[in-house]
Amino acid sequence: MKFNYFKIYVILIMASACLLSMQSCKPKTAQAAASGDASKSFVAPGKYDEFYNIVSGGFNGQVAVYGIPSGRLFRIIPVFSQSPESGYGFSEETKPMLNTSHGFVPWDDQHHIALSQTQGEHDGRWAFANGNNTPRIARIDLTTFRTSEILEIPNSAGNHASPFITENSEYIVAATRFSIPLDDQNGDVPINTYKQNFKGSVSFISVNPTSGEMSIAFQIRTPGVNFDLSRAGKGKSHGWFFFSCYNSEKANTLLEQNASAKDKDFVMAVNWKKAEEYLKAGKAKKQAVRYAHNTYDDNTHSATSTILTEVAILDPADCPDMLYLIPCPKSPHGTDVDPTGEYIVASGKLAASIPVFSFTKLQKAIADKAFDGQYDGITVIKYEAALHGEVAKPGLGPLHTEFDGKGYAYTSMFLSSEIVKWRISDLQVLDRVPTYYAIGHLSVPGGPTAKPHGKYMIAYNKMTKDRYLPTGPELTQSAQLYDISGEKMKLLLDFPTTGEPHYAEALPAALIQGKQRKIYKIEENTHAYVSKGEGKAKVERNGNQVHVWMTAIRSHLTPDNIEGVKVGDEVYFHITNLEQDWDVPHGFAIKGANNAEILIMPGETQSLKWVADRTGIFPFYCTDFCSALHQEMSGYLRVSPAGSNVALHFSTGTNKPAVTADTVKTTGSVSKN
Ligand code: RUQ
Ligand code: CUA
Repeated sequence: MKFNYFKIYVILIMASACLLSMQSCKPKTAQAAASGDASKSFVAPGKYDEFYNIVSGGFNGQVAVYGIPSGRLFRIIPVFSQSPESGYGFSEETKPMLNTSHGFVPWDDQHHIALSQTQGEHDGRWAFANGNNTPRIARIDLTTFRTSEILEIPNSAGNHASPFITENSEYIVAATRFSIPLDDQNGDVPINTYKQNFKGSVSFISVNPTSGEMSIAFQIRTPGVNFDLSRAGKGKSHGWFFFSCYNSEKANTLLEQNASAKDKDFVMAVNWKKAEEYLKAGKAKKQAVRYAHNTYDDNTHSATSTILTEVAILDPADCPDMLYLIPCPKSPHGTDVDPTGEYIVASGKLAASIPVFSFTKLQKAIADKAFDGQYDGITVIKYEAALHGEVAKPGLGPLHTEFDGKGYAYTSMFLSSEIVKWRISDLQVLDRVPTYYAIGHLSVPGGPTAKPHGKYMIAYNKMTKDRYLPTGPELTQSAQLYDISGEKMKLLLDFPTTGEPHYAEALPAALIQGKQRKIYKIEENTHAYVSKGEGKAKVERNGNQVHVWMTAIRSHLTPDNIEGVKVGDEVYFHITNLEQDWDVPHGFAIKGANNAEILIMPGETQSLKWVADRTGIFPFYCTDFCSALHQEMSGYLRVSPAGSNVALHFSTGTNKPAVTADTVKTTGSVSKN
């Protein structure tokens, strides 16, 4: 009996502990907030959304595009991961996009988006996206919604504090999450020599104002902390960049305890105009490194990968007044700059309050030398001297802050699963609204710019238990749309997302909707294997390589009968889509292909490699339902034994009998109609 009472007691304790932990994670007002106002997010059939929402894909390595306010998914843009849907990273032309100093890396972990800006506002030209794992930054062209460029970042491991952008897209930055021995040092050191051997770096990547092309202008060597997030100054603070960092303890094991020991970590303020002066004055040292720079050309429809071997490094020891550290409680995550550029909000995920720093006060503190010693040779500003004030009792686990341009700030609270609205001027908390659940990032259209649109806010949640029909062990990821036009925030809509969403930016549809590329002009196609017309279709052998110049137009492939391929041959199908109408892609797939299909846009050429591994007949076909006769858009490839005397031969519509090598070397025929 005694034992049973004990058992019940234990169960009761466990139940109440469970309840407590649930309450700390699920909002109490779930019932009240669970009714969305559908009319405000409803976009009638045939009508367009007001905003494009460009959303990070997290561990799927891609970027997704949704409409706001409807939450409709428009496109998944392949960026760092191969995509069997388009053939990105599978086709011969796009493989170089995923080249790195580590070789071909067909995956990454994509967290943050930065849209290009002119005078502090979105200009609708490019979206930048980071790859966390093998440090990279990608540039997406917003006229094609395709990845145009990928730049690898040397001296980095975990490109998390990236990409963030200055108000005229002068620079995007990349700061390393993991400090490591720098690339030109012997990295084969005991891990417990972290404090001596591990260093951080932040990269300033310049963006060509016309082409958008990225290049690393300089890197700054930093103490061996972990950088988390970043924002550029704007308006009065233009010329500065702010980075949050944690692990000022420089722990290298059990970070969950050892990197949380100190009360305060730092926000690192970088005077990048100063850094530019030092660079001009020749203060940078050249360092030998290896990193890939990959670009895609819209005329050759091909990517090129170049390995670069040098980077310019500024050492803070040689560059006084370039870096300052502002103490910040406690393991800060987001650091966000308000639309005026005056206030810098740092969210310490373990802190009980949100410190808001003032740029004016920071400048005064520097002028007055209101310093609090040094950390690794870098001047530390007195906390109070730079502080505008603290938002008291905002909630639990503050992560990120966005702004509406009307003087209000919105901070996501991971642990208490809510968004808190507060006023920047007096730091008063004005409203709080639950999220479902465990919000990470949040986004207001234009929120990180000087002119936010301040109408909607989107929450990107880490957990969605009980919001959607379950789908096995893994439940869908989720975003939520809120109306922030009034005093109180109102939940309007839940919508599932792909991958795990981190940051996102939204911009007015009008900025890019009219600029969409509809076709690639066939006369501008300079691909090495283009066939500009069916008469140009052909098949040629070069050793054990067979090249097929193939065309696609509704509703046939030319050639569609190919013979003379032998076991062991590498066959390259170079397909040119001859269409010149918007939204008429053709696809190509062949039985046994161990890579993917490819989708070829109007006027474009793409190539698929296929190895003949056995004799037989291999059908190929168009994978995109392009016309009423799409199912007829197909052909056959015959594979003969190695050493057989079947001659290379191709035809379309003529049905010529098979020939042998004795009679002809290479023949082809294409019917005239
Ligand atoms: S992070 S949930 Cu990878 Cu942007 Cu804050
Ligand atoms: Cu072309 Cu289906």
